[in-house]
Amino acid sequence: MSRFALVLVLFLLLAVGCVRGPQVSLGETAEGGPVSKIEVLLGEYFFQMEDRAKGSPLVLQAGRKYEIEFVNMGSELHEVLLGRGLVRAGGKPARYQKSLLEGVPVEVEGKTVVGDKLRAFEVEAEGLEELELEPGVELEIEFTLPADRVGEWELACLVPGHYEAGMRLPVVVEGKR
Ligand SMILES: [Cu+2]
Repeated sequence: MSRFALVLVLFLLLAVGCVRGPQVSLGETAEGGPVSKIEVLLGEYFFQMEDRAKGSPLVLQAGRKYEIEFVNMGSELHEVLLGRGLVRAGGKPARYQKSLLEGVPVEVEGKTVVGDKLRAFEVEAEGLEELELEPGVELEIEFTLPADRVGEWELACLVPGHYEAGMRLPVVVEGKR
């Protein structure tokens, strides 16, 4: 009888182990992999990677997870567009032919201070094309670029006059090393 009880306990432990096993490994998989954080400042009229000289290109690697935080430290509304093949309308930059994040799952997190309160939100989207940031707003996007995005792109603000004034930055996507 006592031997039967011991076998039963062992069986229960094994059963619990089997149930827990995959859950733990799933959790590790979901959190696994290093995340590269980049901060990009926006102002009149520039994009600048934190701790880098103005005009330094934004270099990303395909297959790597990124968290890019855009901070509007200026006094005007600014946009964030990532793409290539600038399309002009009436001689003025209007949009990109192809968006860098087309078909890519993107997590967007935003925060802003209203009065003395911090407001935050989170959105999950696919194929993000454009972000708009009021002064003082911080937006973070999280994504992993597929291998077919390797090449040269551009980060820009297409609020009338801003692109021409210098609100653009080269973006280089490299293959996985
Ligand atoms: Cu702008």
